[in-house]
Amino acid sequence: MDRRDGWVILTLNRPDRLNSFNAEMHGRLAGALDEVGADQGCRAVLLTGAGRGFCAGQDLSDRVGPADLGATIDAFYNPLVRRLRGLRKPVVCAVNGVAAGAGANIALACDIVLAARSAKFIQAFSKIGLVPDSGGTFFLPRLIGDARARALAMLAEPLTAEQAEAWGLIWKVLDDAALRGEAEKLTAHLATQPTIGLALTKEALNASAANDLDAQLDLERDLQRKAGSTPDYAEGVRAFMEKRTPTFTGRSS
Ligand code: T3D
Repeated sequence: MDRRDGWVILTLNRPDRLNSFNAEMHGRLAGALDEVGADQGCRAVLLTGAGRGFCAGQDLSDRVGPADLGATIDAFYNPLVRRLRGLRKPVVCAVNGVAAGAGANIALACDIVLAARSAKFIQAFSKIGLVPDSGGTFFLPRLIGDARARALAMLAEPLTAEQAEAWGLIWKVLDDAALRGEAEKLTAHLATQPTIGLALTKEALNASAANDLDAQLDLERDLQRKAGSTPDYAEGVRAFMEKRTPTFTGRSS
């Protein structure tokens, strides 16, 4: 974990295997996310990969013999997606190279996804007889529609970063040389914003897929009540009235 001023960089770091996941890397990432979640001073997270790839999903060299994949998903991948979505601070993902299998869907579980122009997103699962996991069958149809989701999932064709941006799968594609700097700038900016308001926004968006309009309107009311009681809201209004830049603390009192 690379600590910066109010935010951190988490780097998937097994570059000789394109940062594919083994149990140890899962454990380290889970530990880092828990630490970040408990640290009030950390107000944003940047997730990226070391070397030429972002993440190639499960390390298949650990899967040569029989394995209960339901158990490994229960133990590792589902908790990771839940940690990312449940973290009460924004998570930026800088997809620095290929994102395949669970690696692609873990990127999509982050809040704001940037990608290097050379990066590719591959739902590699069907090539080895598996089902898209780590939320792939949830995120894909919602982000890009059923037709594109089905073709990507069944064909496992690489999707370029530019196409991913054009389809609305990710926020932005950037030139390779610019990705890291822009991702750091964005994360540093988010770390100065009203952290509780952003956490409540994340909660509302996370819930929206399962709610009807009435339920979502009620949820927005409840979350807005909480947001409206934060010092950052008071500061935001004061700063607006005084025509100055607000100074947000991200604190509840
Ligand atoms: O198992 C469970 O618990 C259930 C959960 C499953 C989740 C999943 O993610 S299943 C899907 C697993 N991932 C894949 O199927 C992707 C496999 N990798 C690839 O298809 C390709 O490597 C890429 C398209 C990602 C990149 O291709 P390319 O040509 O840029 O690189 P490469 O030469 O294939 O890979 C570079 C090295 O990384 C290579 O090792 P070497 O030959 O230099 O020693 C390659 O074997 C290794 N590597 C890449 N991906 C994986 C991997 N090693 C182990 N596991 C990998 N997933």
